[in-house]
Amino acid sequence: MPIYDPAEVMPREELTKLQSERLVNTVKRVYENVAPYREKMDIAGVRPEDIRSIEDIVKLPFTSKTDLRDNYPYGLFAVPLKDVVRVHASSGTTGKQIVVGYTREDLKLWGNVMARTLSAGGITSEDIGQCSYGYGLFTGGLGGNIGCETIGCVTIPASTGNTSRQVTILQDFMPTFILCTPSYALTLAEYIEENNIPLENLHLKVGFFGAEPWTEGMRAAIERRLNLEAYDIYGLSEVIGPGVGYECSCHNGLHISEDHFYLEIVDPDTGEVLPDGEMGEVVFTCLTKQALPFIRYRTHDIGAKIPGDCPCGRTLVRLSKLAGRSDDMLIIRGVNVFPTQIEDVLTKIDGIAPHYQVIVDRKDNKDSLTVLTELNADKFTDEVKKLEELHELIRIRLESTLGIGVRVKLMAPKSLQRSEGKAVHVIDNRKYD
Ligand code: DLL
Repeated sequence: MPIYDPAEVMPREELTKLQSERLVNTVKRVYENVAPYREKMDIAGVRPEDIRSIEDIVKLPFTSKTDLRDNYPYGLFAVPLKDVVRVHASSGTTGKQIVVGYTREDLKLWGNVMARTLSAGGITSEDIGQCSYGYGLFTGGLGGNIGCETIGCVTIPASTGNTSRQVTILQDFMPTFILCTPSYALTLAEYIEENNIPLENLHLKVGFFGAEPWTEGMRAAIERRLNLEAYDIYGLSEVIGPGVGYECSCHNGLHISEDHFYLEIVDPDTGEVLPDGEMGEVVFTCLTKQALPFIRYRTHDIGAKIPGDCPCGRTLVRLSKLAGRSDDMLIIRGVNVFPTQIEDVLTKIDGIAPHYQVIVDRKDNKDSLTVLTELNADKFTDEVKKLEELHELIRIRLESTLGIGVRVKLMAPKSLQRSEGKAVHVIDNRKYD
């Protein structure tokens, strides 16, 4: 696959030099222009002159969502508002929404990293792209859009919802690729199957799926049911939006555009930087952003740097497929459980649709985990024995993977709620004081 930007294959030494220069400039700029950063650095006893190369990054204090909330809406911007041309916002699961800003240069950068993403999946100006991420304050829609326009392909800004209309567009406008959440890709596949639309009516070659954690099992299901090659795409509003990390055709980790976004993996408890290959919290520093250059931003996402070179020739570091967010991790009777572990088990069992819901309850101080999973329409049967066997198989596999007791409920086909954007898989009914 073609390389969109020479930075993707830059020799490591050169890249480190570039990162060092950029970090020195950014720290200086942030110290001078953003009062809350200056205070944080002063408290930590670090001066801009102490930062001479990328290795010095560990001297800098971390930032987090709390810093954004405390300085809501524009308090962390490093440029005057007259230079900001766009804002986006993300609500997250708790608290006030956070606001992020872009200068004209930042939008150009976003277009560049999104074009790298699409290009790594083989997209050129000859293609037609349907962007079915939500348009609006969420970065998915306009992020996908800017990537398509930068590549110069035809852009279809479909946004989310109205699945029947989306499927009409898929057939009539002949998009060769789609961008949407993996859970919405399944919703589209289901609609296509229910309406007996032959896959030959579609022209999709590839899809770029992200904005939520998803597993290899989910990838296999989407690829089969939509007859395309599925690429993972990663990003977060605080860093820029989609395009922070992207897969190449080797499908072995997300290449991080680390000439712009420096990646560290740290121990979530101590903040110590972890060696390559070890799972920990993903931390990013924006090396070139103008409006909102976050320094050592703790994402709460859990992943690892993949050691070694990628056969695709890109020298950019690879981040493993994400296990989820530390705040999505459930602690059940002392055991850590990620919803992706459950998805991984379910997607490997024949007869089960990849739709599921996880319910956690607490009674008499004891936690219990219930997993609702749907039967495939073609496997739906009245035969009690067959259903019991399937139920047992799911329970045993889940319990041996998670290491705790699990209650399984087999649900009728299409009974669980479908998603248009980010799927909500977990309902935690435990009361926290
Ligand atoms: O979800 C940006 C995005 C849009 C990425 C479209 C990819 C495609 P936020 O709403 O700020 O931004 O949410 C960011 O979503 O910290 C992760 O927890 C999660 N996330 C995003 N992409 C992936 C992925 C967008 N590929 C948060 N795998 C991040 C796992 C992902 N989690």
